[in-house]
Amino acid sequence: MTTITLVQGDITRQSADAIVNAANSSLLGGGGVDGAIHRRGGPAILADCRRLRAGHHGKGLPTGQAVATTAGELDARWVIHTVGPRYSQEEDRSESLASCYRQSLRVADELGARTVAFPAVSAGIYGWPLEDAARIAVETVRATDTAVEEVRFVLFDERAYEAFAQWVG
Ligand code: AR6
Repeated sequence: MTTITLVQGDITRQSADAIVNAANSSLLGGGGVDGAIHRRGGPAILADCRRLRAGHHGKGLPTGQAVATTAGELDARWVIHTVGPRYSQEEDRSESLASCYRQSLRVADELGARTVAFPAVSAGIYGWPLEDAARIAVETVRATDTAVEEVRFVLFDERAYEAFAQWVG
């Protein structure tokens, strides 16, 4: 059984086996939580990302996929980078957002991670409405078969926390 917990705060301050990053396909950093993770985690994370780009992920990481690197100086063993879809009013990309959570948990299982901290993937710069992003996140984690014992959603502000709390109950 996976326990879902909610925390309001900065994900880079969390202690967990794996911390999930809402990255972009380049894997080379950006703003939002991605920028914060690279800033606090230090250059080892970017060095690992560059190695991935030089190897298997030469074209970058497709939307909905996930891949792990070192967590550098973060209080975690790994950062799992996933690429959320940009929100679209024309096209339903929910399945792609659900895939981010499923694939991140699959990578976590491969690593043997038991505690995994997630941000609200796609709910910032990528424009996803918070309520919907929260529903997809919680429903997907509940429906995923994983050995991860704790999935902790780390929400940056009260609005995001409340959006997730509606679904976690
Ligand atoms: N801890 C926890 N949550 C955070 C933090 C933090 N330190 N900082 C921001 N958030 P975003 P996206 C929240 O924009 O929408 C980057 O440039 C934020 O309030 O980080 O998936 C990437 O490189 C929001 O609720 O990710 C991509 O280009 C949530 O994290 C693009 O942004 C996600 O917001 C990805 O956009």
